[in-house]
Amino acid sequence: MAGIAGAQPFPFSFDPAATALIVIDMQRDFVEPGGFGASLGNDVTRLQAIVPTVAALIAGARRAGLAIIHTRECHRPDLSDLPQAKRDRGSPTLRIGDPGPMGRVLIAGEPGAEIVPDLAPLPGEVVLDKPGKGAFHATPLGQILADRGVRFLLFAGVTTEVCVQTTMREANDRGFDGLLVEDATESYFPAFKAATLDMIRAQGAIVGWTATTAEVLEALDV
Ligand code: TIU
Repeated sequence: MAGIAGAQPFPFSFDPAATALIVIDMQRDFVEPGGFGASLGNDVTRLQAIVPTVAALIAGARRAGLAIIHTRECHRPDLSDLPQAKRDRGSPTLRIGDPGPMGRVLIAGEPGAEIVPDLAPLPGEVVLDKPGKGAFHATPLGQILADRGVRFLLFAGVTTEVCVQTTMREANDRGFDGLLVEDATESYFPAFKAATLDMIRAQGAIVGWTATTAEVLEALDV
C-alpha cells in the first residue's frame, strides 16, 4: 500500500495496482476560447493554467503504471444522447450542437471535443465519451474499473464543482475511495473550487480526500 500522510482530512492509503487516475474533460471546448465553456460566459484562462500540472500528474501516473482514464463530455452528432433540457438550458452564445470556431459545440469527433494536445492520451489508455456531467452515467465506466480490479480513484480535470465533483460523488456511492488532486483541477469560479474541496473532505471525508500533485507523485515514488 502507498500512503499520502498530508492528505486531507486524514491520511489516504491506496494500492497503486488497484488505482486509476481519471482525468475529467480536459477538452478544447472547456479550456480554449470559442468553445462550450466560453459560450456559457466563462473566462477559460483559469483552466488553461492547470494544463502543465495535469501533464505532470499524468506523466507520474504513467511511470507508476496506474490505469489512466480520460473522459470527454460530448454528444453524438445526431444529438440522440442530448436531453432537450440540457440543450435548452440557459442563454449560451452557442448551444450544444451549433457550429462554432472549433466545430460543432460539444459533439464527438469535432475539434472542440478533443482533449488538449498537451494532455493527449496514449495508446492503451481509456478515452471515455460521456453525455452527462458524471462519468458513470450512461457509460461503461463501472465495468471498465471492475474489469481492472480498481478500488481507488485519483481525480483531476475540469470543472471542479461540475463534472469532477459529480463523478467523485458517483464513485463514492459505488464504493470507491477517491482523492481529488487539488492543483490538477480547476473551476471558472474560484469560490466554487474552494467550496468543493471543503465539502468533499468535510465530515470525515464524506465524499473523499484531497492532496496536491506533489504529494501524489511522492506517494507513487515517481
Ligand atoms: N460548465 C461547467 O463548469 N462544466 C461543464 O459544463 N462540464 C464539465 O465540468 N466538464
